[in-house]
Amino acid sequence: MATIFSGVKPTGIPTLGNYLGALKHFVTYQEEHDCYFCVVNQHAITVPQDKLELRDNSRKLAALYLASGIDSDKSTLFIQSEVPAHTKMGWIMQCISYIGELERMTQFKDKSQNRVGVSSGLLTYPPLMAADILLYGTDIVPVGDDQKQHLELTRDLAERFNKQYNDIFTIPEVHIPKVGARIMDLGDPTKKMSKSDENSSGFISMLDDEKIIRKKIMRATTDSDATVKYDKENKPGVANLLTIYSLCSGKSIEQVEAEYEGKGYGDFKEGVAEAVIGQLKPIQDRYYQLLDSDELDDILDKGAEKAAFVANKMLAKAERAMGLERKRKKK
Ligand code: ATP
Ligand code: LTN
Repeated sequence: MATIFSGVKPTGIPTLGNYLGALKHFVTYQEEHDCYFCVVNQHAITVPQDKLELRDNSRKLAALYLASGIDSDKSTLFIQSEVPAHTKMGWIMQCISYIGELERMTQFKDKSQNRVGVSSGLLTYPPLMAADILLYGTDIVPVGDDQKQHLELTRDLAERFNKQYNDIFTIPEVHIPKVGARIMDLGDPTKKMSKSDENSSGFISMLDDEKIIRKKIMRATTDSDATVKYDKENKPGVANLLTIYSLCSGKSIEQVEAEYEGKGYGDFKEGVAEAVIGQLKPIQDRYYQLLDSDELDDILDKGAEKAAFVANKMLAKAERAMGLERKRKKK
């Protein structure tokens, strides 16, 4: 049975991009694999967060994992900061990372651009992510397209450690969905949809109500060509909406193109909005029930306990391999 690990940051309510690129796929792994899904709140604090919002968003994100279909009987769901082994292993990973390779990470370059007071945590975020993954002997990491580079670094760090100290880490593989790995912003379809974007009209939050979803989609950027055709280069807005429609409805892109042949963007956008609402509404209903329940906290308590049990064993191995354990004097 392969081990799966993935994480989402509680930097806001997850978007439709997070759902289609990540959460939706997580569910498909849990039938046959040993799955760990994490609310990576220590990654969120690499940029400033409001403490109450961060606290609430972490619990909300956990509820959204479950509402999306993560089953706590099959998967381990937990909050990163509740399992201290992550930061301990994160430090080990930092010590075997080179500053140069961290400075080359595109997410670091993007997020540090135009920001005053860039935290050192933003630079050392990828070694913490490597720690998250390696602690569980992870075989597969399902993520969106933007995380490919971080996964390559994780593999490099695991190989480096195995060679320098002891062969203890599994080298993880990345799984990126063929369609939907990069859902684009509705207003600017050349940039990825992101939940921490200041302009909320560019993303659909998983908790947006029907009216807002319709409004955002009706206002989405398209082009003056008025044909519903998948052409990522020349028609990025329409291509993005086609991807969203296809993933939310289960129809292929070709089927949707045929359905809207000869029809205008107004009709097409209404169809997209209905498909998105159809996908998100049942999740939202389950979410509101869960958020109010003790069940959610019980699941997170149990999840942290199970994760810590597994993670502490790997941490002990890594510490031993580096000489960080104490050899008692023989009596
Ligand atoms: P932020 O906006 O705060 O940087 P984010 O949404 O980009 O956050 P995460 O919350 O950590 O980042 O993302 C969780 C998962 O969702 C990751 O696997 C990531 O690759 C995926 N993901 C994020 N944005 C998109 C997107 N626009 N399309 C598809 N997948 C995405
Ligand atoms: N870096 C990821 C979030 C993340 C993650 C992980 C994903 C942190 N640790 C471990 C997969 C596995 C992001 O920004 N989307």
